[in-house]
Amino acid sequence: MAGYVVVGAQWGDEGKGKIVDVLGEKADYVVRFQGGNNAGHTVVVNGEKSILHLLPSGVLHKNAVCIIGPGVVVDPFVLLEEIDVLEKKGLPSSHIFVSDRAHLIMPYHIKLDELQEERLAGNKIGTTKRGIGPCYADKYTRIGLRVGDLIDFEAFKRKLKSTLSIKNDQITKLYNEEPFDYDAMVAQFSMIREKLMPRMMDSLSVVNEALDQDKMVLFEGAQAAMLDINYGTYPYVTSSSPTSAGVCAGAGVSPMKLDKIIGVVKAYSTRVGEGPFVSELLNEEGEKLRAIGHEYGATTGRPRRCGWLDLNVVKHAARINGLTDLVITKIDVLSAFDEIKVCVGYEIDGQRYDTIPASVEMIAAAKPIYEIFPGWQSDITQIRTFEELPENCRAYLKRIEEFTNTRISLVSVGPDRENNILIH
Ligand code: 2SA
Ligand code: GDP
Ligand code: MG
Repeated sequence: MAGYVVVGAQWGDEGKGKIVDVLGEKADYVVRFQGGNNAGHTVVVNGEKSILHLLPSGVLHKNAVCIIGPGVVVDPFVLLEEIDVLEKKGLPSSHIFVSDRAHLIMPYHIKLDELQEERLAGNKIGTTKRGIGPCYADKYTRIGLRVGDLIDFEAFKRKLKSTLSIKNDQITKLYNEEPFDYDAMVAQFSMIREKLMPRMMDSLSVVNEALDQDKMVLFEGAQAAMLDINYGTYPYVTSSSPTSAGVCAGAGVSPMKLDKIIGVVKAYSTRVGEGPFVSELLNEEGEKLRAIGHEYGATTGRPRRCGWLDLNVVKHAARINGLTDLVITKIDVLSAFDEIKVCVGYEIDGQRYDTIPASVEMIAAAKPIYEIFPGWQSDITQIRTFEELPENCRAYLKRIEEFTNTRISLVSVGPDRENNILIH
């Protein structure tokens, strides 16, 4: 049995896509279990960059079966477009499947995401406007439509009619906007149905049987711990659980089947969207991190907010996920700094906190408590063993392990598949 989980340990964009691609070489299955096309996972192979939104990052390895699992919300237009792009590059797509239990992001979800953000104005979440929140909301109020609903198209049409009348009421009466046309939507989804049917799968049986047969199944998280609906900086979070618990709920596997839970940690911090960020750098150092790290949203192109590594956050992620391993990425970006700070706790109203408070106002009021490390100021992108890393870089990594009480099993020193230091 080999269930491997890769999750983000900060606010997303830690480099999960790259790590899933690296581990994907040996994987038999790569499974997405939450989120949707709000994700932007970058994979670089021989200098060529691919950004994946819905497709699992193992998709470039044709031997791995890639599954969009039950807990994912699927925009079918985006899925078909991504498959199309892959095929136009001459890459195979016959190994891509979607769970019949996954929910469909409908055009009205995207519209409602935009309208709610506009209405919230100064209190907006800073969503990716991909319809994620409204789709999960319908799922939980039980008026959602699932991929498998497309099989019996007459039943799909009945369900759509009923849900669309509620959605159109919101759109017209609450927001004063034009309603969506039922017949036009039926025609669109009739086309979607034709293209999606061959890729529909009962992933529950497939994934559990694979685990029972000792196949390697890689569960790919999107977003990250601090964006978790329960344990992130609510309400500035996404609408799913991007944690190991989310794997169980979103892929339908027992926690007993998860062997390794790998938390991906960027060597500094970034966040896109609104919400508190204790170690944020609103100065030249933050701009330097953004410029050298190319910190722009992989889905929306938004500039990412940048700051020093926050180990209080990583410790929180280690706890809620039960991390067995850490992967540290983008440490090469820190080569440009002569002094590096790491946040090891918060000071709120004169009191020290070693945990993440539930109150978003308290986190917003927190001052970072820093430890300062000397930099190493040398190019480390070609280094392939831990021992060859500069001493100051090793000390930085050792402190992360010590603070989080979790071993580092891989250090990424560049965006390409090849830029890795494997630690046994
Ligand atoms: P949503 O759209 O409802 O999930 O937004 C809610 C919050 O979750 C954040 N979020 C993300 N944060 C980092 N990266 C994400 N993916 C893209 C990327 C983001 C982009 O890889 O760069 O391109 O802007 C992602 N997806 C959701 C979001 O910013 C909100 O704070
Ligand atoms: P994800 O959402 O967690 O998959 O991360 P993104 O793909 O959104 O953002 C990570 C960015 O950092 C991408 O542009 C990657 O190509 C890049 N990247 C990943 N690992 C490294 C690394 O070790 N060093 C550098 N310089 N870039 C990296
Ligand atoms: Mg990303």
